[in-house]
Amino acid sequence: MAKKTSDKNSSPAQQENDKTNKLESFVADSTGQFMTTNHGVKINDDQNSLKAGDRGATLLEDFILREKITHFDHERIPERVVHARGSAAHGVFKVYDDLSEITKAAFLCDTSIETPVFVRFSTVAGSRGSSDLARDVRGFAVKFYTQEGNFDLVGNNMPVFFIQDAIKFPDLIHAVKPEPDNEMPQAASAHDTFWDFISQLPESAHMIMWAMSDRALPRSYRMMEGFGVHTFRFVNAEGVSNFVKFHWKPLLGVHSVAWDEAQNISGKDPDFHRRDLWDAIEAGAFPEWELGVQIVPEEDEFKFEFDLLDPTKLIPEELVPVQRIGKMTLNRNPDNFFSETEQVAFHVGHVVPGIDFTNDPLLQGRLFSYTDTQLIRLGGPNFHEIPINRPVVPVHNNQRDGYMRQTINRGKTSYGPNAIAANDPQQAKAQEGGFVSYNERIDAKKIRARSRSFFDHFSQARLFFNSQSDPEKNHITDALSFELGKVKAVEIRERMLAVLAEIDKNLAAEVAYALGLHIPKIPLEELNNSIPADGDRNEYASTNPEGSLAKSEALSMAGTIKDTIQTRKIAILAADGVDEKSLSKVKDELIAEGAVVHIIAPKLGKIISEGDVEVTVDQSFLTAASVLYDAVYVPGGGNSVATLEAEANAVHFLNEAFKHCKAIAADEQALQVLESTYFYKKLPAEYSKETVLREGVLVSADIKILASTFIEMIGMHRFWERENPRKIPA
Ligand code: HDE
Repeated sequence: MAKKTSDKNSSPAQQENDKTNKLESFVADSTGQFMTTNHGVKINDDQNSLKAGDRGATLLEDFILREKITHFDHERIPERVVHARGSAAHGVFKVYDDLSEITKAAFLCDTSIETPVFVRFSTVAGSRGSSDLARDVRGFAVKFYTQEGNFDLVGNNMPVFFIQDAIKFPDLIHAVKPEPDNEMPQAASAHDTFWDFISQLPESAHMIMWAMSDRALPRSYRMMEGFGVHTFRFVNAEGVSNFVKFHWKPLLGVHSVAWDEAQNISGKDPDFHRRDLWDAIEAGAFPEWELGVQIVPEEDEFKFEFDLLDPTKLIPEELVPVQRIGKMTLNRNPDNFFSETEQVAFHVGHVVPGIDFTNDPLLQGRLFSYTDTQLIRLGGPNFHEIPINRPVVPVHNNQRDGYMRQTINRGKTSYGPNAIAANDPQQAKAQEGGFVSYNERIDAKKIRARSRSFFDHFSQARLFFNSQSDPEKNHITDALSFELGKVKAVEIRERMLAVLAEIDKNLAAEVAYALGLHIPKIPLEELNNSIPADGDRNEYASTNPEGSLAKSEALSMAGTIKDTIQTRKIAILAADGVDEKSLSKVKDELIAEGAVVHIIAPKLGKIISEGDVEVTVDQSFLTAASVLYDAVYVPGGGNSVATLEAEANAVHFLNEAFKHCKAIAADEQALQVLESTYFYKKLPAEYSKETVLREGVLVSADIKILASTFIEMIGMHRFWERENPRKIPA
């Protein structure tokens, strides 16, 4: 149903540049077609191989069998060395205002242009078949098919990175991937090699705080922020450059699941994020993000306490506000996972005129890596000809040949200068749209070292931790206790405790308690192996004081958007004898607000209500689980209530939903179902809207009030505050 949405109402010129239209000529639809071989011959029988008689051997002559099996044998390509597990969608981007004052990138200067995009979200460490819910960074890679060529914004859902120099990337990835002797654990950082490496890499301190936070457990790809991480440049037509940091702000807010929940989802539905993205788009609930930019004028380059070129630092939004410059809407699922999601090739070096690089040493290394990796993964230098990777504008150059070349270049010349073809294809001047690199002055000695301005590793780690709400802080403590608890070598755990003590003494003490260890006294010089021999690491910070914030609200998810229940999944627990009105009224209100509602019963098929109305069941307790839902409602109806009260799976469903801090509502007639849970008796006795909105549990006889309060509760996402004081076994 969501096919070709990007075509709607677009002008012929727009359609010409529409990636969906461009892909159309490559689409194969077998509806009503005869089956053929790859050389186009109609096949009469592709289910029986050609044999010498009924019971005879298969003949080598059988080109149909040979072709089918050979193609199958070669179906797999290497998975991405990182970000192997991912899913993607098509969409469009539109800028709000003409930004030509700061960038000449055409797609950011014309509010009438709708730029097609293809976006791939991913985890980093796991293999292609691993769970979506691993504790991990998420990739957020956007390919803009602009009218000046492709611009790839290859970012993550966290604004900083583990390392400051690309040369360490293979070490980082070798450390986090499953250990080489036994290939364990899959898609997890909770093991010795990762923490061995990290505990000796103090520059990772800030990123580790992010990776141990709930940001590593998104509720949905649709509810994640995205970040370009590095500082880039915007350059305008006059050649004036400003530094820019890119952000994606999800219109559904930034939300996460609980770690225990994540682990359960990994078993119940390892495709949870993939399915969520797919289902939302199929249902027409198109995910949206605003593109944000933080702009720093060239003359302010040295104004901050940190170095803009250091990818382990962010610019606090309180210092440089994020300006929202446009909106991206994902409106079409891919037709074919392999051809599109798997074969898409992003490259941080794909920029268009008006967008340029800085000397961030991580970015510089990435500029090499992305083409290199596609050469092996996609099998040769012509991967730009794969339909999903083709720009919407024509490609003309003197590159030729190579495996799987598809372009049939006419003419004699494949070199320049040439007189034979009057120097075609021509080079474009800047005024003609030619890409001209920013004229940055560089006057330097060749060195293999890091700038002193990169040596403060703990201030922003501390800023991040201090900016979290109490529940968020608790989750970081628990995550570190879990991860280090899985580490076998005590010396690694201890070294990491010493690093944590540099960030926050309390945090280190709590993790040390969970590990049954003391925080060792390791001198900072020994922990921070990047400090120069003279120990002077603060020179830069002390002369560049801006940026010393105690707290940055924007770093916490606590204040995120909490006023929508769009696409939230709500479970209604019911059985025969349910009060159909109590069920339908709440269900209808939830659906009207854009939620997805499933009726879950002891068995599939239909249930018969108190008044003999048939109600279709969506899931049974066998196929559903509370971890796959955001909230639960229990309607009234004597028999239904009695069945649910006695149904262990229903009671477990509620207990688990409570444990994971979700909104729970019940018709007063169904109170006894709640009374059979662990949590109900732990709730405060006094009853008011305030307690309901604090505890996230609501029982009411007034279905109208119940529905509206329940909607408010679901919008709040989770009731993290109740987590610690009301621990329950579930
Ligand atoms: Fe990547 N990264 N990366 N990376 N990266 C890849 O390219 C690399 C880094 C990111 O959905 C690879 O096509 C190096 C930062 C995303 O297809 C590879 C360094 C950020 C994706 C590669 C980094 C990213 C990749 C593997 C350190 C956030 C998935 C397959 C210098 C800003 C794109 C591929 C997709 C993929 C190299 C660090 C984001 C090997 C050398 C920092 C979202 O080329």
